[in-house]
Amino acid sequence: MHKPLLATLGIALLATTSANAQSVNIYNWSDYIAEDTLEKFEAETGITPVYDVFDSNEIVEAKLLAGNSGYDVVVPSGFFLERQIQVGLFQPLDKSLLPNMENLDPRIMEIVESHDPGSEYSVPYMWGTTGLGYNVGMVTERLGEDGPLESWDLLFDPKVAAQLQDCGIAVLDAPVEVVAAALNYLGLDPNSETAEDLAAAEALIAAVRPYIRYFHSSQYITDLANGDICLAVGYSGDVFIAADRAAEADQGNEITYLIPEEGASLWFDMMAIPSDAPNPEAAHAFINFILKPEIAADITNYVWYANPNAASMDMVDSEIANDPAIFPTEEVMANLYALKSHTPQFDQVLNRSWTRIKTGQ
Ligand code: N2P
Repeated sequence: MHKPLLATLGIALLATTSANAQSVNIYNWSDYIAEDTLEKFEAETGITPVYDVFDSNEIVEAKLLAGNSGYDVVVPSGFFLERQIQVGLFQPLDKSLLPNMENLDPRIMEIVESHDPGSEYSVPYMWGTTGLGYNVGMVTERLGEDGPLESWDLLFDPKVAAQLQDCGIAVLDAPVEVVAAALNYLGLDPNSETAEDLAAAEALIAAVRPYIRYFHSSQYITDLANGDICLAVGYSGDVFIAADRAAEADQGNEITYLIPEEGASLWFDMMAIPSDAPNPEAAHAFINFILKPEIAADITNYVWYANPNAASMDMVDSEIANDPAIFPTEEVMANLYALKSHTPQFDQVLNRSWTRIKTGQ
Protein backbone atom coordinates (compact mmCIF):
# COMPACT_ATOMS: atom_id res chain seq x y z
CA MET A 1 0.00 0.00 0.00
CA HIS A 2 2.66 2.48 1.05
CA LYS A 3 5.25 1.57 -1.49
CA PRO A 4 3.84 3.32 -4.57
CA LEU A 5 3.25 6.44 -2.52
CA LEU A 6 6.84 6.48 -1.29
CA ALA A 7 8.11 5.77 -4.76
CA THR A 8 6.09 8.66 -6.17
CA LEU A 9 7.37 10.91 -3.44
CA GLY A 10 10.91 9.78 -4.15
CA ILE A 11 10.58 10.66 -7.81
CA ALA A 12 9.09 14.04 -6.97
CA LEU A 13 11.97 14.79 -4.61
CA LEU A 14 14.53 13.77 -7.20
CA ALA A 15 12.85 15.96 -9.79
CA THR A 16 12.98 18.99 -7.48
CA THR A 17 16.63 18.41 -6.67
CA SER A 18 17.70 18.17 -10.27
CA ALA A 19 15.70 21.24 -11.27
CA ASN A 20 17.47 23.26 -8.57
CA ALA A 21 20.89 21.69 -8.98
CA GLN A 22 22.67 24.15 -11.21
CA SER A 23 26.21 24.01 -12.36
CA VAL A 24 28.53 26.57 -13.89
CA ASN A 25 31.39 25.79 -16.27
CA ILE A 26 34.34 28.08 -15.74
CA TYR A 27 37.37 28.38 -18.02
CA ASN A 28 40.17 30.35 -16.36
CA TRP A 29 43.95 30.77 -16.52
CA SER A 30 45.99 28.17 -14.62
CA ASP A 31 47.28 29.16 -11.13
CA TYR A 32 44.76 31.97 -10.92
CA ILE A 33 42.35 31.27 -8.03
CA ALA A 34 42.58 30.71 -4.29
CA GLU A 35 42.46 27.16 -2.96
CA ASP A 36 39.05 27.58 -1.37
CA THR A 37 37.25 29.96 -3.75
CA LEU A 38 35.24 27.28 -5.56
CA GLU A 39 34.35 25.52 -2.34
CA LYS A 40 33.09 28.78 -0.84
CA PHE A 41 31.11 29.55 -3.99
CA GLU A 42 29.33 26.20 -3.88
CA ALA A 43 28.61 26.48 -0.16
CA GLU A 44 27.11 29.92 -0.60
CA THR A 45 25.10 29.43 -3.79
CA GLY A 46 24.47 25.70 -4.06
CA ILE A 47 25.75 25.90 -7.64
CA THR A 48 28.34 23.29 -8.59
CA PRO A 49 31.40 24.82 -10.25
CA VAL A 50 33.12 22.83 -12.99
CA TYR A 51 36.58 24.33 -13.45
CA ASP A 52 38.91 24.02 -16.41
CA VAL A 53 42.17 25.90 -17.09
CA PHE A 54 44.23 27.26 -19.98
CA ASP A 55 47.47 29.20 -20.30
CA SER A 56 46.98 30.99 -23.60
CA ASN A 57 44.61 33.58 -25.05
CA GLU A 58 44.90 31.93 -28.45
CA ILE A 59 43.50 28.66 -27.09
CA VAL A 60 40.49 30.36 -25.50
CA GLU A 61 39.79 32.23 -28.70
CA ALA A 62 39.98 29.10 -30.84
CA LYS A 63 37.48 27.34 -28.53
CA LEU A 64 35.08 30.28 -28.53
CA LEU A 65 35.24 30.63 -32.31
CA ALA A 66 34.55 26.92 -32.77
CA GLY A 67 31.32 27.39 -30.77
CA ASN A 68 29.57 25.14 -28.26
CA SER A 69 32.49 25.30 -25.88
CA GLY A 70 30.07 24.54 -23.05
CA TYR A 71 31.68 27.26 -20.93
CA ASP A 72 29.60 29.72 -18.92
CA VAL A 73 32.40 32.02 -17.79
CA VAL A 74 35.68 32.60 -19.63
CA VAL A 75 38.51 34.96 -18.71
CA PRO A 76 40.44 36.22 -21.78
CA SER A 77 42.73 39.23 -21.58
CA GLY A 78 41.18 42.55 -22.55
CA PHE A 79 43.27 42.80 -25.71
CA PHE A 80 41.69 39.59 -27.02
CA LEU A 81 38.21 40.13 -25.55
CA GLU A 82 37.94 43.42 -27.44
CA ARG A 83 37.77 41.77 -30.85
CA GLN A 84 35.83 38.78 -29.52
CA ILE A 85 33.04 41.15 -28.49
CA GLN A 86 33.01 42.59 -32.00
CA VAL A 87 32.34 39.19 -33.58
CA GLY A 88 29.50 38.41 -31.18
CA LEU A 89 31.16 35.78 -28.99
CA PHE A 90 29.70 37.15 -25.73
CA GLN A 91 26.27 37.99 -24.39
CA PRO A 92 25.53 41.32 -22.70
CA LEU A 93 25.75 41.16 -18.91
CA ASP A 94 22.59 41.56 -16.86
CA LYS A 95 23.86 44.13 -14.35
CA SER A 96 20.84 43.62 -12.09
CA LEU A 97 22.42 40.25 -11.27
CA LEU A 98 25.81 41.86 -10.50
CA PRO A 99 25.21 44.20 -7.55
CA ASN A 100 28.80 43.64 -6.37
CA MET A 101 30.07 45.61 -9.38
CA GLU A 102 29.82 48.58 -7.03
CA ASN A 103 33.03 47.30 -5.38
CA LEU A 104 35.08 47.86 -8.52
CA ASP A 105 37.73 50.58 -8.61
CA PRO A 106 36.56 53.41 -10.92
CA ARG A 107 40.16 54.06 -12.03
CA ILE A 108 40.49 50.50 -13.28
CA MET A 109 37.05 50.63 -14.88
CA GLU A 110 38.16 53.70 -16.80
CA ILE A 111 41.13 51.79 -18.24
CA VAL A 112 39.13 48.71 -19.25
CA GLU A 113 36.63 50.95 -21.06
CA SER A 114 39.01 50.82 -24.00
CA HIS A 115 38.33 47.09 -24.38
CA ASP A 116 34.63 47.06 -23.52
CA PRO A 117 32.94 50.47 -23.43
CA GLY A 118 30.41 50.67 -20.59
CA SER A 119 31.38 47.16 -19.38
CA GLU A 120 28.54 45.83 -21.42
CA TYR A 121 30.06 42.35 -21.76
CA SER A 122 32.78 41.94 -19.18
CA VAL A 123 34.10 42.59 -15.71
CA PRO A 124 37.79 42.61 -14.77
CA TYR A 125 38.98 39.56 -12.82
CA MET A 126 42.66 40.22 -12.02
CA TRP A 127 45.37 42.26 -13.70
CA GLY A 128 49.11 42.36 -13.98
CA THR A 129 52.15 42.89 -16.14
CA THR A 130 54.37 40.79 -18.40
CA GLY A 131 58.00 41.19 -17.43
CA LEU A 132 61.02 39.11 -16.44
CA GLY A 133 61.50 36.66 -13.61
CA TYR A 134 64.99 35.58 -12.70
CA ASN A 135 67.09 33.64 -10.26
CA VAL A 136 69.15 36.32 -8.49
CA GLY A 137 72.07 34.05 -7.55
CA MET A 138 72.43 32.34 -10.92
CA VAL A 139 72.07 35.51 -12.96
CA THR A 140 74.44 37.68 -10.91
CA GLU A 141 76.98 34.86 -10.79
CA ARG A 142 77.09 34.95 -14.61
CA LEU A 143 76.66 38.65 -15.29
CA GLY A 144 78.16 40.21 -12.17
CA GLU A 145 76.53 42.89 -10.03
CA ASP A 146 77.07 45.36 -12.87
CA GLY A 147 75.11 43.31 -15.39
CA PRO A 148 71.96 44.78 -16.95
CA LEU A 149 69.80 43.50 -14.09
CA GLU A 150 67.05 46.07 -14.69
CA SER A 151 66.74 45.69 -18.44
CA TRP A 152 65.23 43.62 -21.24
CA ASP A 153 68.89 43.25 -22.27
CA LEU A 154 68.74 40.12 -20.11
CA LEU A 155 66.76 38.53 -22.91
CA PHE A 156 67.23 40.64 -26.03
CA ASP A 157 70.98 41.35 -25.96
CA PRO A 158 72.57 38.27 -27.54
CA LYS A 159 75.80 38.75 -25.57
CA VAL A 160 73.86 38.68 -22.31
CA ALA A 161 71.44 35.90 -23.25
CA ALA A 162 74.38 33.74 -24.35
CA GLN A 163 75.76 33.94 -20.81
CA LEU A 164 72.44 32.71 -19.40
CA GLN A 165 71.96 29.91 -21.87
CA ASP A 166 73.45 27.25 -19.61
CA CYS A 167 71.21 28.05 -16.64
CA GLY A 168 68.12 28.22 -18.87
CA ILE A 169 65.92 30.87 -20.47
CA ALA A 170 62.18 30.31 -20.92
CA VAL A 171 59.85 32.52 -22.94
CA LEU A 172 56.05 32.71 -22.86
CA ASP A 173 54.39 31.05 -25.83
CA ALA A 174 52.42 34.25 -26.32
CA PRO A 175 53.19 35.88 -29.67
CA VAL A 176 51.31 39.13 -29.08
CA GLU A 177 53.01 39.81 -25.77
CA VAL A 178 56.54 38.73 -26.62
CA VAL A 179 56.55 40.58 -29.96
CA ALA A 180 55.17 43.68 -28.18
CA ALA A 181 58.06 43.48 -25.68
CA ALA A 182 60.53 43.22 -28.59
CA LEU A 183 58.97 46.19 -30.41
CA ASN A 184 59.00 48.27 -27.24
CA TYR A 185 62.66 47.37 -26.64
CA LEU A 186 63.45 48.58 -30.17
CA GLY A 187 61.71 51.88 -29.41
CA LEU A 188 58.80 51.00 -31.73
CA ASP A 189 55.07 51.00 -31.00
CA PRO A 190 54.31 47.74 -29.13
CA ASN A 191 50.94 47.58 -30.92
CA SER A 192 52.40 48.18 -34.38
CA GLU A 193 50.98 46.14 -37.25
CA THR A 194 53.43 47.15 -39.96
CA ALA A 195 55.37 44.45 -41.79
CA GLU A 196 58.59 46.37 -41.29
CA ASP A 197 58.24 46.57 -37.50
CA LEU A 198 57.27 42.93 -37.24
CA ALA A 199 60.34 41.97 -39.28
CA ALA A 200 62.54 43.98 -36.91
CA ALA A 201 61.00 42.29 -33.85
CA GLU A 202 61.37 38.86 -35.45
CA ALA A 203 65.04 39.53 -36.22
CA LEU A 204 65.64 40.62 -32.62
CA ILE A 205 64.09 37.47 -31.16
CA ALA A 206 65.69 35.23 -33.80
CA ALA A 207 69.11 36.53 -32.75
CA VAL A 208 68.62 35.22 -29.20
CA ARG A 209 66.64 32.14 -30.24
CA PRO A 210 69.68 29.83 -29.88
CA TYR A 211 69.86 30.72 -26.18
CA ILE A 212 66.17 30.08 -25.42
CA ARG A 213 65.51 26.66 -23.92
CA TYR A 214 61.74 26.57 -24.47
CA PHE A 215 58.54 28.50 -25.19
CA HIS A 216 55.74 27.69 -22.75
CA SER A 217 53.30 29.78 -20.75
CA SER A 218 53.06 28.03 -17.38
CA GLN A 219 55.93 25.53 -17.02
CA TYR A 220 58.30 28.31 -15.93
CA ILE A 221 56.64 28.64 -12.51
CA THR A 222 57.93 25.26 -11.33
CA ASP A 223 61.20 25.52 -13.23
CA LEU A 224 62.09 28.92 -11.78
CA ALA A 225 61.14 27.76 -8.29
CA ASN A 226 63.38 24.69 -8.56
CA GLY A 227 66.35 26.43 -10.16
CA ASP A 228 65.88 24.51 -13.44
CA ILE A 229 65.83 27.75 -15.41
CA CYS A 230 67.30 31.11 -14.44
CA LEU A 231 65.35 33.60 -16.58
CA ALA A 232 61.76 33.70 -17.80
CA VAL A 233 59.59 36.12 -19.66
CA GLY A 234 56.59 35.71 -17.41
CA TYR A 235 53.37 37.03 -15.96
CA SER A 236 53.89 39.03 -12.76
CA GLY A 237 51.92 36.90 -10.30
CA ASP A 238 53.26 33.65 -11.73
CA VAL A 239 56.82 34.81 -11.03
CA PHE A 240 55.79 35.76 -7.48
CA ILE A 241 54.26 32.30 -7.04
CA ALA A 242 57.61 30.85 -8.17
CA ALA A 243 59.46 33.14 -5.74
CA ASP A 244 57.21 32.03 -2.90
CA ARG A 245 57.66 28.33 -3.71
CA ALA A 246 61.43 28.78 -3.97
CA ALA A 247 61.54 30.47 -0.57
CA GLU A 248 59.46 27.68 0.93
CA ALA A 249 61.63 24.95 -0.60
CA ASP A 250 64.67 26.67 0.93
CA GLN A 251 67.13 25.26 -1.62
CA GLY A 252 68.98 28.53 -2.11
CA ASN A 253 66.93 29.79 -5.08
CA GLU A 254 65.91 33.42 -4.79
CA ILE A 255 63.53 34.53 -7.54
CA THR A 256 62.72 38.13 -8.34
CA TYR A 257 60.19 39.79 -10.65
CA LEU A 258 61.31 42.70 -12.78
CA ILE A 259 59.36 45.32 -14.68
CA PRO A 260 62.32 46.28 -16.87
CA GLU A 261 63.31 49.92 -17.18
CA GLU A 262 62.25 49.99 -20.85
CA GLY A 263 58.70 49.15 -19.76
CA ALA A 264 56.31 46.21 -19.80
CA SER A 265 52.77 45.45 -20.88
CA LEU A 266 49.85 45.98 -18.55
CA TRP A 267 46.85 43.73 -19.08
CA PHE A 268 43.46 43.00 -17.57
CA ASP A 269 41.87 39.55 -17.66
CA MET A 270 38.13 39.90 -18.09
CA MET A 271 35.25 37.63 -17.04
CA ALA A 272 32.67 37.27 -19.80
CA ILE A 273 29.77 34.96 -20.67
CA PRO A 274 29.85 33.25 -24.08
CA SER A 275 26.78 33.88 -26.27
CA ASP A 276 26.01 30.16 -26.26
CA ALA A 277 26.66 29.59 -22.53
CA PRO A 278 24.40 26.80 -21.20
CA ASN A 279 23.91 28.41 -17.75
CA PRO A 280 24.00 32.21 -18.00
CA GLU A 281 22.18 32.67 -14.72
CA ALA A 282 24.76 30.61 -12.83
CA ALA A 283 27.48 32.48 -14.73
CA HIS A 284 26.20 35.78 -13.34
CA ALA A 285 26.11 34.26 -9.85
CA PHE A 286 29.76 33.22 -10.21
CA ILE A 287 30.89 36.62 -11.47
CA ASN A 288 28.99 38.38 -8.70
CA PHE A 289 30.61 36.06 -6.16
CA ILE A 290 34.12 36.86 -7.42
CA LEU A 291 33.27 40.56 -7.00
CA LYS A 292 32.79 40.13 -3.24
CA PRO A 293 35.61 42.05 -1.51
CA GLU A 294 36.69 39.13 0.70
CA ILE A 295 36.77 36.73 -2.25
CA ALA A 296 38.80 39.08 -4.46
CA ALA A 297 41.21 39.60 -1.53
CA ASP A 298 41.52 35.82 -0.99
CA ILE A 299 42.50 35.37 -4.64
CA THR A 300 45.03 38.21 -4.67
CA ASN A 301 46.58 36.94 -1.44
CA TYR A 302 46.97 33.49 -2.97
CA VAL A 303 48.05 34.22 -6.55
CA TRP A 304 49.86 37.56 -6.15
CA TYR A 305 47.91 39.35 -8.87
CA ALA A 306 46.31 42.75 -8.41
CA ASN A 307 42.52 42.75 -8.31
CA PRO A 308 40.25 45.57 -9.47
CA ASN A 309 38.16 45.45 -6.29
CA ALA A 310 38.62 48.70 -4.32
CA ALA A 311 36.56 47.37 -1.41
CA SER A 312 38.92 44.38 -1.02
CA MET A 313 42.06 46.41 -0.35
CA ASP A 314 41.72 46.38 3.45
CA MET A 315 41.84 42.60 3.30
CA VAL A 316 44.80 42.29 0.93
CA ASP A 317 48.05 41.40 2.77
CA SER A 318 50.02 44.62 3.22
CA GLU A 319 53.14 43.01 1.73
CA ILE A 320 51.16 42.57 -1.53
CA ALA A 321 49.15 45.80 -1.42
CA ASN A 322 52.34 47.83 -0.99
CA ASP A 323 54.44 46.07 -3.61
CA PRO A 324 54.78 48.41 -6.62
CA ALA A 325 55.44 45.42 -8.89
CA ILE A 326 51.94 44.12 -8.03
CA PHE A 327 49.94 47.29 -7.44
CA PRO A 328 52.07 49.70 -9.50
CA THR A 329 52.61 53.25 -8.27
CA GLU A 330 51.90 56.14 -10.66
CA GLU A 331 55.59 56.19 -11.50
CA VAL A 332 55.68 52.49 -12.46
CA MET A 333 52.34 52.86 -14.28
CA ALA A 334 53.83 55.54 -16.51
CA ASN A 335 56.30 52.94 -17.77
CA LEU A 336 53.66 50.38 -18.73
CA TYR A 337 51.93 50.09 -22.08
CA ALA A 338 48.49 48.70 -22.82
CA LEU A 339 47.98 46.14 -25.56
CA LYS A 340 45.24 46.56 -28.14
CA SER A 341 43.49 43.84 -30.13
CA HIS A 342 45.19 43.00 -33.41
CA THR A 343 43.19 42.62 -36.58
CA PRO A 344 42.70 38.94 -37.50
CA GLN A 345 44.66 39.65 -40.71
CA PHE A 346 47.70 40.86 -38.78
CA ASP A 347 47.35 37.95 -36.39
CA GLN A 348 47.83 35.50 -39.24
CA VAL A 349 51.06 37.19 -40.26
CA LEU A 350 52.15 37.37 -36.62
CA ASN A 351 51.49 33.68 -36.07
CA ARG A 352 53.54 32.71 -39.11
CA SER A 353 56.39 34.85 -37.82
CA TRP A 354 56.03 33.26 -34.38
CA THR A 355 56.25 29.75 -35.84
CA ARG A 356 59.47 30.73 -37.64
CA ILE A 357 60.87 32.13 -34.37
CA LYS A 358 59.98 29.05 -32.33
CA THR A 359 61.25 26.54 -34.85
CA GLY A 360 64.39 28.63 -35.36
CA GLN A 361 63.95 28.82 -39.14
C1 N2P B 1 47.79 33.30 -14.47
C2 N2P B 1 48.30 33.95 -15.67
C3 N2P B 1 47.38 35.01 -16.11
C4 N2P B 1 48.05 36.10 -16.76
N1 N2P B 1 48.59 32.23 -14.05
C5 N2P B 1 47.78 36.25 -18.21
N2 N2P B 1 46.96 37.31 -18.49
